Amino acid sequence: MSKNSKPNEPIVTHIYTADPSAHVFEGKLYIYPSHDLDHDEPSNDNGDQYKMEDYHVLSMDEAGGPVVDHGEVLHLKDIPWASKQLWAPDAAYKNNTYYLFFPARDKDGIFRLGVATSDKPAGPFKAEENYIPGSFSIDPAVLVDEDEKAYVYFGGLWGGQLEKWQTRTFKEDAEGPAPTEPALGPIVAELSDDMLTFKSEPNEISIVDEDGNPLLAGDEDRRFFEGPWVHKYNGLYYLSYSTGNTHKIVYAVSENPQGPFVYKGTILTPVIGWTTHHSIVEYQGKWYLFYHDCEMSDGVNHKRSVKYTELKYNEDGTIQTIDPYGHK
Ligand code: FUB
Repeated sequence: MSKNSKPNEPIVTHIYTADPSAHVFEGKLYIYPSHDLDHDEPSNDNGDQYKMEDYHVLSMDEAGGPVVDHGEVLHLKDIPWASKQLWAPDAAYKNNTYYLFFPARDKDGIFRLGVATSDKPAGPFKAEENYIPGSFSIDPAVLVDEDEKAYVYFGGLWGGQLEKWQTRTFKEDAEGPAPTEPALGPIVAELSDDMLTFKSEPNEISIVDEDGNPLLAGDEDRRFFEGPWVHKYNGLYYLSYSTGNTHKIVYAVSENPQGPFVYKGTILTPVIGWTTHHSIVEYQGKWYLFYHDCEMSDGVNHKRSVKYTELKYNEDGTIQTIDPYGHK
């Protein structure tokens, strides 16, 4: 167990952690992060530097309380279909079961989404034999809605291979749209009742500006890059995501879980390090943003640390922009 956690500081320091997905399960705050490792892989736009091999689960009884590391809950060697790179995971609860959703490269080097299950939020998790049929790209985030329908949101450009799936078959050489064309959106699919397959064909989400025009691929300050997350606030669906090479977490809002979403603004300004990735959760009457940065490793991109801070809404439902270093 770590010492008391503090806002805007690494919640654990004994391992590097990233891509936090936070949820309230059984009255506690559980965090499902990636587990960054030290190694000599080259650093490039393909993301070879993110060579993760297992997942740990973290939890805390209260924001600001000590953090428990529940240890390794799933390892690459126990995922029959996967070859490498356990990237950003998420967790969900339904059917008296906890589900860990995660991306990894299959034996052909193509990113797919997998599922593993447990009867406890802290695992250990047992992986399904195969990846979710029809799944592709990275960064799954699952919303179990109030009507019990479950949706998985996913996708990521560049190393996350989303550009290669525009025809819904894998095209190794496919490139993204031209700067003046609509940007690629994240993908949504409704999950089957047992949470192990897609109930519907994956659909691209449209993100539009206040005038209803799709965000363009050249609009790199606002367009989707990776790390989608959807939460509900006052009956509306908030889709937030990373803008990748402009290093922001931004958000868009819709009345429908499958969009279209209207772009609203920036949640988190750039952190130290190339990637930025987050989740949003309500716990004990407050809202929190979980995110990561590379401050603890002095800026080494593949040695990241999960942090959290309080997130506040304005009266009109917009989110107040957070400067991760504004308190210093
Ligand atoms: O951690 C590996 C990748 O980096 C994630 O899947 C992306 O969201 C980015 O954080």
